[in-house]
Amino acid sequence: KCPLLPGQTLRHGESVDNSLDLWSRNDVQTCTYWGAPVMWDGMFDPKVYDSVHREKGTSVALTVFAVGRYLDAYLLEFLRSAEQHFMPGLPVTYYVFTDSPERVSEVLLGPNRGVEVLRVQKHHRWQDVSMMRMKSITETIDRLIRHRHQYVFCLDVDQVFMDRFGSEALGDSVALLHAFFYHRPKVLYTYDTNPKSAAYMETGDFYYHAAVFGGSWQSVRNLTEGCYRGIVEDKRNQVEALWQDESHLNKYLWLHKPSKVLSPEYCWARGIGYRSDIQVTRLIWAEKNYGMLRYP
Ligand code: 2GW
Ligand code: MN
Repeated sequence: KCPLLPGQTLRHGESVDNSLDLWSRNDVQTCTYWGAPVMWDGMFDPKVYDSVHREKGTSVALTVFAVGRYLDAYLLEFLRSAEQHFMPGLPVTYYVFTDSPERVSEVLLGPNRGVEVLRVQKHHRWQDVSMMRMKSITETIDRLIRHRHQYVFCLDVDQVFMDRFGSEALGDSVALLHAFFYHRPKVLYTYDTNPKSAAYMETGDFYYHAAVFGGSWQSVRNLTEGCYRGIVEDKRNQVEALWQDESHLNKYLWLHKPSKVLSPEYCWARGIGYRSDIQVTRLIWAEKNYGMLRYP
């Protein structure tokens, strides 16, 4: 269990989500300095989390974008695998954002699971496809999600669920450790380095991966709106952050600490190879052909 250090107090408005964690691990960092748990296999009993959330009637929204070629390349496998492993036993609605709703094929869904297909425009630049997600998510939380779900997760589509990604991942504000960086020294983190960008930062806590973030709809809305503001400010100043929305996400999460951090089990890249601390891979990056997908 993630203990607060003696004398440590949380800053105003910050809380952590560790009340249900039972065990620890001695080979990995299981707690941030502000008291948030870092979720690793072996720290929790899935049954405890599931029964608490079933009792509370927790319902989860998952947003995913499949614009242009990414629809045929990734969406079906993403949804099929999510039905096997994402929040098993809980009500889930997938909010699929695409430029061609008519091409979204049917997926066989479990009970209390649904798909809502929403039309978005296809931005000319891929950087805008990625960044404008922040705006669409904010709008959709306001219009639909806040009336239907307590929690929302926002994921890249180019990934496949391989194992449980369950209710232990729910919390007020949830961020993911980027698989490439969790073992690396901070000097190698790829934060934005241009002082003209709103995402500029010289130091931080971790390097978070924008492929997975989530939390209560209120917290996610604050995050997506905050990041979008930074993106708009950058456009006005004619700059673009090094890693687009991921840079803005890192800046936001440095200023607003997450209450729960997910280990790279929750988004692993096979190419990294064997790591003794990774005992389960819950979600993995799909194979990607950048040449074909980015420069058609
Ligand atoms: C994106 C880049 C190049 C060509 C196409 C696209 C593209 C992205 C697209 O044509 N259609 C589409 O729906 N997308 C959505 O944006 C899709 O959901 C995809 O997963 C997401 C992010 O793009 P992706 O996955 O190609 O970017 P990654 O894997 O290099 O992601 C990291 O960096 C991005 C910023 O550059 C984002 O922050 C992303 O969240 C990060 O994981
Ligand atoms: Mn991706």
